[in-house]
Amino acid sequence: MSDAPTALPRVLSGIQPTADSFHFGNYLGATRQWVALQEEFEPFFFIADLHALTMEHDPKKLADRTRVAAAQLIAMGIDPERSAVFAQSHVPEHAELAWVMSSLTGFGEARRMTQFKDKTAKGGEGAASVALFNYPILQAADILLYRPQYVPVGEDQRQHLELTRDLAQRFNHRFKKTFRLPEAYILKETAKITDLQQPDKKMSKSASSPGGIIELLEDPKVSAKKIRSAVTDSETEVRFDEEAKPGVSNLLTIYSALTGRSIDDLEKAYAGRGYGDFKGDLADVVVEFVTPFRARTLELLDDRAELDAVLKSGAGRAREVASRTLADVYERVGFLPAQG
Ligand code: ATP
Ligand code: LTN
Repeated sequence: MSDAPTALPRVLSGIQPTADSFHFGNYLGATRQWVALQEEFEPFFFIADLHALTMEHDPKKLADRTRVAAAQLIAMGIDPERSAVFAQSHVPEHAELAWVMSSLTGFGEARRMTQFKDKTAKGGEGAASVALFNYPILQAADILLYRPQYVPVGEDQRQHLELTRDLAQRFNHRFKKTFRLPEAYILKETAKITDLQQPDKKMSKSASSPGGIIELLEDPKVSAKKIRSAVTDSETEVRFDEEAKPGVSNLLTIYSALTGRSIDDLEKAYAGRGYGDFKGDLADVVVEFVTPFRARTLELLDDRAELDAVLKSGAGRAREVASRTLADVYERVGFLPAQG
């Protein structure tokens, strides 16, 4: 590996610009860990706009959503001086390495990905794009280019991380040791935030109903109302039990993550008080969190030139690393060196 031995280990992750706002699942499951990890690692965080093409998309919205995603990351605490924040499409090495990795991926192996199965369940495989099929291969390339130690994501991405490790191992074995085997960094407590209306399903921008998802940029009054109307159960006891009480458990998870109070402590504090008080207090906690976040994001969006400069500088830093890895790969698979 060509990295200097004194260099900090790297952390890398990505998020798709497929909605007008991130939601609480994205934040608590993934991006909050990005913020925490940037201190002790060399951090690379990107907006996965190439991945956004795997489902039908609106080209008029994509560029704006990419900027909004970058603004939200910064508003949440990603420091662009420390972290390389960039758009995936600005670093062409991602698509280039994906092609090479696709040559090492079995058709059956790609077809077994549960996300592919889920996303084609409704319309059938025939209606899906080849890009959707290739999605995890591109994700593997995203990761392997930077040789990171950790990839902070939610539980739903575990299988893609396993595929990434398999492909890295296969390449290292078939050619020469080139890639570091990355580890998924998944925080158990918040790995799967669930839908407020269907607490057995994950909160998701594509599958949740408006009442089931809390978007970080929606009107905080709306978020408060959604918390107060979250589905619970016919008991009255605030107790963490994912099997028997998935709705209450999810609210406890959110409450604990936002305040730093333990679940135990919260259970005690609400003993004998019923769901009304509990939800009302959580609604206040949520409003307190999203109000300044939203204001900061809107402020950052007011200065587009500055955001674009952050993305440009991030892409420059990313390319320095990505181009070195890709050059190693091209040499090892036997490509004739490009002239000049
Ligand atoms: P989609 O519904 O289209 O699959 P999504 O809502 O899952 O989208 P992504 O952009 O795919 O959002 O996810 C970005 C990051 O947020 C990933 O690391 C993912 O694992 C994490 N994440 C998404 N939803 C949740 C959730 N409900 N709980 C925990 N983590 C989540
Ligand atoms: N598939 C991820 C987004 C993503 C990603 C990555 C995450 C694309 N490339 C590389 C980590 C590392 C998702 O959140 N749905």
